Amino acid sequence: MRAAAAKNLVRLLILVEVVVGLAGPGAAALSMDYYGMSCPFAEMVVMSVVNQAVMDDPTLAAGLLRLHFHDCFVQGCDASVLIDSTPGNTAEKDALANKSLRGYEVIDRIKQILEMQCPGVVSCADILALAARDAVNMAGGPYYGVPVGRRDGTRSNAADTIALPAPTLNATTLIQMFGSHGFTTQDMVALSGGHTLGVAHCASFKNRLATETTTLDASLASSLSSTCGAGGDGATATFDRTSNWFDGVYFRELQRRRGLLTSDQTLFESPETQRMVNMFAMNQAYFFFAFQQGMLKMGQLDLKEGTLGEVRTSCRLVN
Ligand code: HEM
Ligand SMILES: *[C@@H]1O[C@H](CO)[C@@H](O)[C@H](O)[C@H]1NC(C)=O
Ligand SMILES: CC(=O)N[C@H]1CO[C@H](CO)[C@@H](O)[C@@H]1O
Repeated sequence: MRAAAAKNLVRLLILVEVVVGLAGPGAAALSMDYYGMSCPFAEMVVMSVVNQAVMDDPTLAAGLLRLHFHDCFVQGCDASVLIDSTPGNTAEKDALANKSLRGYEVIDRIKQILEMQCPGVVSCADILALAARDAVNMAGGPYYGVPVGRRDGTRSNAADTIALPAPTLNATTLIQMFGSHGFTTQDMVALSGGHTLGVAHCASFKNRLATETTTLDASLASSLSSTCGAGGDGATATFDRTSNWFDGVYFRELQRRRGLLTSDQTLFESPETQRMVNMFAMNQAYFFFAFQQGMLKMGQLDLKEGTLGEVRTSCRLVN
């Protein structure tokens, strides 16, 4: 009698462990074949739309990568960055730090096709993660498997974008800020390498022109000064010479004091991170490896699990 009861207890405990282990809090909710049965062509749709969009406008690779970063750093990877403002709510995308985000129409196009193929199945947060991966790969960067199964959030508030790093931060503060999300210093430096793509506005880097003369290459300083003098805060400059190409040039520019933002150049100036800049500058394969590791971590920040969240029908609107 007792032995049987004990056996049942053991069975129950094993069952509880299995159930909790699979679905409980903290469990990895994502998997590679999450849509294998429910929407088998989801990844192919994302890839073909992204490839076409980036072929038509190569600068969109940068836009799509940055959307995923801003999504994940604010309230976790839950597509909150895609929600439109409403009369009663100013959404993340209308916060100052986000105003120059681009690529929303590409995500809309993907979502529209997927809603026809498998309605209500593929989350906008997963679309963002896959689109960022495909954009990087289209631009010549690494290709890595992206586990899926994220759920979309229902909150998007401009004030939450305070969680994004400011372009004036130094390496010590960046290490702390990324560290608080579970990133190593190497993850942070490699992820900053996302700036191998795209542009920044003068508003984001003009602080350097007057104050960082010793860590800013003189010829770059004069060309940036004339860009911003003529075009004001809305003028743009590329992060590196190959702004549509995902490569190690960003790090080699830092070595020549040709970083654009304070938060870029600080990675070479600080003894805590200079070694990694030099390594990535010398060995692009190692940069790609570290970048994809960082992206995998970033893509799993603060996920909504189980019954939390939803799968949005339109990425711009809460259901
Ligand atoms: C390390 C902290 C970071 C800071 C302080 C930062 C800041 C910025 C700023 C200020 C801009 C330019 C905005 C503008 O003036 O229009 C920018 C652009 C960009 N950021 Fe970051 N960023 C950081 C990390 C990242 C990460 C982790 C990624 C992705 C892995 C990323 C991807 C991009 C891309 C691709 C652009 C160019 C966007 C375009 O051309 O439309 N950034 N970032
Ligand atoms: C980095 O920035 C923080 C915050 O502004 C400041 O307290 C710290 O002294 C700075 N560190 C360096 C090495 O400049
Ligand atoms: C950090 C950042 O991207 N700032 C930009 C936000 O949008 C405003 C208005 O478009 C720009 O002036 C900022 O540079």
